[in-house]
Amino acid sequence: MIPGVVAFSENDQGLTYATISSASCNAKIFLQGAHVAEWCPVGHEPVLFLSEKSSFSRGKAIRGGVPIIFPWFGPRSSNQVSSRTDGPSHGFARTSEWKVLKTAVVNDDVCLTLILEANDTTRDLGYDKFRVVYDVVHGQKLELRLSVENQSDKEIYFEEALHTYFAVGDARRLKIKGLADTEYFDKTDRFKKKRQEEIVLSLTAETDRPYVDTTAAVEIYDPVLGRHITVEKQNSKTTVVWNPWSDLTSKLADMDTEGWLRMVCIETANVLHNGISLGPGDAHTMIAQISVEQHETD
Ligand code: TA6
Repeated sequence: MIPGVVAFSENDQGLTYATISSASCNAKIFLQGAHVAEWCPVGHEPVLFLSEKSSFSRGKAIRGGVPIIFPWFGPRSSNQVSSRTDGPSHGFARTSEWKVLKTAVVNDDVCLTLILEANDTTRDLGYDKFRVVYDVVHGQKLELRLSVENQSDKEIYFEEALHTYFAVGDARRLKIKGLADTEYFDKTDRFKKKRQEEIVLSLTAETDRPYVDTTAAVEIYDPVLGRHITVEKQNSKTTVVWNPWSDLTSKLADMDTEGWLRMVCIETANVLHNGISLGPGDAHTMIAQISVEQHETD
């Protein structure tokens, strides 16, 4: 608790969250999943999409904001360390209770550090002796630093993603730059490997694409809200682009039928062959830096 800047509360479903209000931004982060649910830099509209129909209850992933996907992406699949395929889609991190290690104010930035360590649930799923440290810097920019530490005496393997939902004016009118000439797997076309030839990606249908072996920043040009959002990253080789479009959205209980129009996920990740293996005592930090700039609307 930092009076007037960071306040901890509990919602009516018993979830604890921190409300952040500073000279640079307002934000909200739930301890379940260390889930940044809202971030609104001063002078801008909210940058993150949050579904009005999302659950905010124990054990249910929040629909929107920045879900932390760890230690596998999508359905669990076997890898060089384990042949197991059981466990929740997108791993256990986003529905686990994280602990607050520290809160700090640096100039107008509000920094929270949260940690997730092995527990009965993770051990039952084969993950023991690890620690994930998540540093979130809430300011005019949003900086997310996900550090995984291998505290065991053998190799661990994991996938990870900061599954960020961005708020947009109309998903059909976006121009997404930064993925030209980049290979991706098309999950809407039997995971076929393809290469994006166009300089600019426009969304015209359900889009579900892990772009691999790319370290490029991505820009989302939004002519309706008159702004562009930049997602820079470090130590991430995968960028996932997802929009469920109308049909799939109609099957999602926690999304309004029109919700797909107002969001796009640009996910900073290491998945598929970009997954990470860590030797005993090693650590890996993936970083996403999100910023927004207004320009005149079309
Ligand atoms: O990142 C895209 C994706 O893997 C899609 O395939 C879709 O499943 C999305 O994540 C959302 O997953 P969720 O489990 O949050 O509904």
